[in-house]
Amino acid sequence: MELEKEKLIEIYRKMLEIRRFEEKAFELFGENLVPGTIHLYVGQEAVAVGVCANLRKDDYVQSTHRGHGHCIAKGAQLDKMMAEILGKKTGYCQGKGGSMHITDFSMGILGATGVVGAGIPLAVGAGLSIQLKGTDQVVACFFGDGASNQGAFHEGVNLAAVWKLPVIFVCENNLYAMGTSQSEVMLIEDIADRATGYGIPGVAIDGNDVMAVYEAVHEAGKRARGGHGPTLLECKTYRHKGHSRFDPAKYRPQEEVEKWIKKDPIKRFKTRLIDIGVITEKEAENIDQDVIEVVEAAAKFAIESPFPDPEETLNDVFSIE
Ligand SMILES: Cc1ncc(C[n+]2csc(CCOP(=O)(O)OP(=O)(O)O)c2C)c(N)n1
Ligand SMILES: [Mg+2]
Repeated sequence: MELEKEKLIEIYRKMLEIRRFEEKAFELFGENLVPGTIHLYVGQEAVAVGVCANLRKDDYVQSTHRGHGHCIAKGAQLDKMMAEILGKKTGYCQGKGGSMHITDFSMGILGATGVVGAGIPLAVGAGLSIQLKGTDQVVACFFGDGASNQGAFHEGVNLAAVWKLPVIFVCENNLYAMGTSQSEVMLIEDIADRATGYGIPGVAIDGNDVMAVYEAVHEAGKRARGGHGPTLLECKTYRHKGHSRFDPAKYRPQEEVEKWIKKDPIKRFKTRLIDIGVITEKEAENIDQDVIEVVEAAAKFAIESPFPDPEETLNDVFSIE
C-alpha cells in the first residue's frame, strides 16, 4: 500500500513519541515521582500507531492497563498524560486516576482499565452506540493475549459478530500475561484462529511491522464502516521491559528477549524509510531530537504542576442514593 511521505513520517514520529514518553515515565518512576505502578508499551509501538493511523478523530479506542501507547497514537496530549501519571491536578483525571485511567472523549479515547478483558464489552457497547446512531465510526479495541482467555472476550466478540458491530478487535500478543507464557495456557499458536468460532475474519500479523498492521486495520476498517461487522486481528509483538515497573522479567529466556529486540519496530521502520528514500539518517535524528524536547516539556509541566487539593477528593465522584 502506497502512503504519502507526510503520512509515513507522521507514523514514524508517533512511534518515537511513544518510545520517548515511556522512557521518560520509566525515569520519573525511578525518581519516585509516580504513585502506583506503570506498564510500559516499549516494543509494541507499531501496533497502536498502525491501528490509530487508520482512525478518524471521531472513531473510538478502548485501551488497557498497558495503555499509554494507545492514547498517544490516538492523539492524547503528552503533558496532560504525564501529569496524570504523576497524580497532578493538571492531568486528564485531575490526578485522581493515574496511568491506568487516561481518558479523552474529545479524541475518542474511551479509557483504559486495570481489569484484564474488561474493556472488551465496553468497546462492544460503543460499537452498538455507533450502530444505533447510524454513523460510520469504528471502535478499535485493544487487549492482550491474556485477556483473550477471559470470558468477557468470548462474550464480547460473539455479540459484536452476531450484531455486526463496527469493532476492530486488536489482540496484542506479546507472548506473556504477567509471568505466564502463552504456551502454558493455550493449545493454539494463533489467537486469530478463535475468530472462526464466531464466524468473523481472524488475521494474525507481524505486530512489529507498522505497515502490516496499518494494512490489516485498513481492511478491517472498511469492513466495519461498511456495516459488515467486526474483525479479530492478532498482532504478534513483544514488550521489551517487564510486565510492570516492578517486574525484572526473569521468566523470559535471554535469547528470546534478544531476538525480539532485534525486531524493534521503530528501528525497522526507520531503516525502511531511509531505504525507500523518504527520510535521511539526519532527518530521522532531527525528528527524534524534536520528540525528545516535546517529551521533556511534558515532563517539566507535570513535575511543576500541583497535586489536587484534598478538598477535591469527592469531586466528579457519583453515587446513587
Ligand atoms: C480480571 C483480572 N485478572 C487478573 C489481573 C492481574 N493482571 C494484571 S495484568 C495481567 C496480565 C494481562 O496479560 P495480557 O492480557 O496478555 O496483557 P499484557 O500485560 O501482556 O499487555 C494480569 C493477570 C487483573 N488486573 N484483572
Ligand atoms: Mg500479554
